[in-house]
Amino acid sequence: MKQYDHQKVESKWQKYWEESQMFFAGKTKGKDTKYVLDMFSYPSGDGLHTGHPRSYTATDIFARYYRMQGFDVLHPVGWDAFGLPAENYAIKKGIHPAETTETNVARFTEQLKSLGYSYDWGGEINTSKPDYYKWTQWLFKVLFDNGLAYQKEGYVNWCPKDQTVLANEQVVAGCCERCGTEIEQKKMNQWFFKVTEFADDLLAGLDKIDWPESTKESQRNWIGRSEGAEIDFKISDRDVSVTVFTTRPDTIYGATCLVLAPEHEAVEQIVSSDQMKEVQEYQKQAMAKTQLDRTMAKEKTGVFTGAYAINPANNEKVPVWIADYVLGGYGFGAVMAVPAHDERDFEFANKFGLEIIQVIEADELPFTGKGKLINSGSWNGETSGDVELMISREKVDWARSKIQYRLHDWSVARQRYWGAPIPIIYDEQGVPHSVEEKDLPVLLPMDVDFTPTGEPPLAKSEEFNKGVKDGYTRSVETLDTFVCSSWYFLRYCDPHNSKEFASEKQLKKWMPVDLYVGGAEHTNGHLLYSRFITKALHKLGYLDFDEPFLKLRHQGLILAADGEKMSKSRGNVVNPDELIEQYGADALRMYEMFMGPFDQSVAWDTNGISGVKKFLDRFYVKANAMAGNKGEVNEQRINALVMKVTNDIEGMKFNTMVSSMMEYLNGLEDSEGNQTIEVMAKLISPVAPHIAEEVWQEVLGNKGSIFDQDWPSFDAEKAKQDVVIIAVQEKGKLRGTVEVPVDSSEEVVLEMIAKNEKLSMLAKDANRHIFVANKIINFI
Ligand code: ANZ
Repeated sequence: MKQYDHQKVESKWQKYWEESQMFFAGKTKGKDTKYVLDMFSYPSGDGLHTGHPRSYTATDIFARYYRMQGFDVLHPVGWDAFGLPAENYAIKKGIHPAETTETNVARFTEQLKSLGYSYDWGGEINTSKPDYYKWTQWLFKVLFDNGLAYQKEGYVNWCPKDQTVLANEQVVAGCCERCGTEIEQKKMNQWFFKVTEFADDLLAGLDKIDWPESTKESQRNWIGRSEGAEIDFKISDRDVSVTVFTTRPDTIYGATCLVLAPEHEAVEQIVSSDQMKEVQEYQKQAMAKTQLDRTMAKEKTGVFTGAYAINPANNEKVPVWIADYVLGGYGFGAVMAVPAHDERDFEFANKFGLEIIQVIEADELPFTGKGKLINSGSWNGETSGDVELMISREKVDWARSKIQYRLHDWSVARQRYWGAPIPIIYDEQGVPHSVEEKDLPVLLPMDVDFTPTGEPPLAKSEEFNKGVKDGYTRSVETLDTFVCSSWYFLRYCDPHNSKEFASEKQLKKWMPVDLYVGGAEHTNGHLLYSRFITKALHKLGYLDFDEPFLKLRHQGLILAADGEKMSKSRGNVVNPDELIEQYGADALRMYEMFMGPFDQSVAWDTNGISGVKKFLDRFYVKANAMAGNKGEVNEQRINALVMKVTNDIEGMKFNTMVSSMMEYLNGLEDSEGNQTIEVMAKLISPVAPHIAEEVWQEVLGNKGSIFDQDWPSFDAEKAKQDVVIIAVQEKGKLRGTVEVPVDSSEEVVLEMIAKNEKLSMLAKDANRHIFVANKIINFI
């Protein structure tokens, strides 16, 4: 008996696929296209972990399946190669990030190839290479030239350990996403992309894409659209007015205090001299706190400014306080406090003895619902909704309807080294100008001292600052790596283009992406940024579509055998290289698809992979045994299998796809024709491509790759089981069964029963019966 030698077989076909370049996009036979995309890897020093093959196998299944259906498939590969970890590693070990990146990319490449993925290696991209980041810089330039990138003085998230600014999306629970250090707020002149300009488009677009509902909901919350009003409060005896955002303008008669965020710019102008010291002290304390501490604090704190404001609805004087529960970064950084109808304001008022005026009918305070207005001057008797209508129709002159978003503009500059330099030069007045397209890329010099000092490393590089027009200076900051990854799917369409980021023709051919698979942790970062960039380029006329990813799915995590997250420190990591060596790439791929529903987390089980390996070995033995058989084929079973596997791929039910193939093989008669092996090889080929190719070419003796074959078709009629067993009951008790053709009518079933010696009496004795087609007949 021939043994299946996975190591020899797998490397043979990997070489064959690579040399024939058969998975290069734009070369295959089909006319229609499919674009199947993985979230590209960050080439970390740890190499591939067992989680990677879960999503990468899923997309590979689709790429190969679509290809066999005659589509021209783009299934690209590349590297998200800039970023802090390489730079931090360089600082620790003294190895240049370019060097570590190269080593890691080589390792990842080898590992991905050893898994037999059908990537288009001819179109490989690397975001840290000048031919890529030239276009990242071009993107920045286009946004800047069109007013969608701008510089503004403001508070930004500062990581004191990594010595850089972070985007809101990179701050998790008040800490740096990368190193866990608590974030500080620092006032800086910063670059932003105007994501907020697209807030409504970003919301509306969610309705037309096939993404997990929870992911869409999370983006909706992140964008955080609130309808309400903005209201100006004049400060008494000062020439200052403060605007607040409120979702409850109907409660204005109950606004008994104006509360500003400690960092509100009006504080300086309004604070009275006797309150000055206390206010400054409080401001200092508040700025040392994280946003999270401020919102989660158990006790409200605050300080009176000594100033009063005029409530525009009733001209009453109300005190102006500062309190850190009011956030500087939301709305106008100021609220009209309505203690009777807002819980935070209620707590605040109780703690500091502020006036509480009820203005909505209710039994208990605080009452945060809507309802009938009281104590509200001419509004008494109105209801909340009517008031909002009055405001939206501009019937009052002190409020304007306003839509507020939680979403902020994206802060994109980093004060670090390993990234794409911002293509900006400053003139003598400090006014920024974008670098001309002909002067792109602005090259990142290699010889730079990148020890973090808080000052961008590029500031110290003579080489970098050379060659700028007289009187001009270069921006020495680099771009957030999420800028590099916010458009890479466009570059994949035309990776070697030296004239444009991608040609119109290639974009038209491939975009939008048909299937995108990757982790759910990217929901409010990468996935939102990519949608923004697409919408911006669409608006500027560079793209004729405005959503990048039509269908998105997330893979579930692979946990360690103990159900915990795999981590080096826990020592529970399984290494994919060893698994490939011992069980083979096909077994690893197939096992990861078989583990459980694709979108759910599952624990690793070594017995599971060895079970899959045994199945593959058995398939090989059976294929050899049956090769050349001319026997009959069980039409029903094979049609049912093709139908099941096809539908399971389409529905990403990979676990049942695998189990149905296992069941099929178990029930396969050796006497059947080898046509069943041929079909099985095709069905198994997306998930276990090596063994499929081996069986197709070597065992069955076919010429050419199995991946140039058509995907098997099925006849749903023939797939139906031709007979079914009907349970025959008497008053709900089973008395026997009859076998009838599928979908037989009541009459046919009764006829069969009449012919049955044991059961015919039941029918005669019963008054009536209940019949359920293909299932039961119950005599009562
Ligand atoms: C008065 C009021 C009365 C409010 C009432 C609520 C209930 P969302 O839904 O999240 O948009 N607010 C406004 N700016 C704020 C800031 N910078 N920091 C903290 N809170 C702020 O919430 C809008 C409400 O949050 C606004 O409506 C305001 O309080 C508060 F019975 O205004 B409200």
